[in-house]
Amino acid sequence: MDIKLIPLQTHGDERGSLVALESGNNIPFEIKRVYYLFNTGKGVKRGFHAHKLLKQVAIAVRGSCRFILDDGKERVNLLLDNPAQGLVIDSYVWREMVDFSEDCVLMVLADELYDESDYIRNYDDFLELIPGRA
Ligand code: T46
Repeated sequence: MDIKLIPLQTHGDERGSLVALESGNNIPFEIKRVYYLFNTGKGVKRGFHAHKLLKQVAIAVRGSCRFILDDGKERVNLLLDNPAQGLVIDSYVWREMVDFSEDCVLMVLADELYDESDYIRNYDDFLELIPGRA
């Protein structure tokens, strides 16, 4: 499975670090929504769904968490722990998020507004709905 990690240029000086996110520049879509996850308790697992259309970029702006991404053929397990790295999550990719560090702040940029009808929350349905699946 092709995992796309975007290196985000860090502007650093003696005052600290700054990362800029720009639609169509380092973020490969027009950003319509931003949300972030924080205060995630120990042992919590989130996600467990795919999207039909939504494309997103996830950035662990603080701390770390582990993503399990599954395209129906392959599962990839990836630690997100770098605020200068964006993980692209395309449509029809099942995602699970686990192992949140206590201080984790996971920011997600999305190319659409929130729409519950875009979620596939059942894994068997996800396998059935993958486009081009024989
Ligand atoms: C995803 C992963 C990475 C809203 O009202 N607006 C929003 O924009 C979002 C994202 C969620 N919500 C509500 C819906 C639920 O009542 O917030 C609640 C928690 O959402 P959910 O259980 O879907 O959260 P996660 O962490 O399982 O998944 C989220 C995103 O929903 C999802 O698109 O890819 O983070």
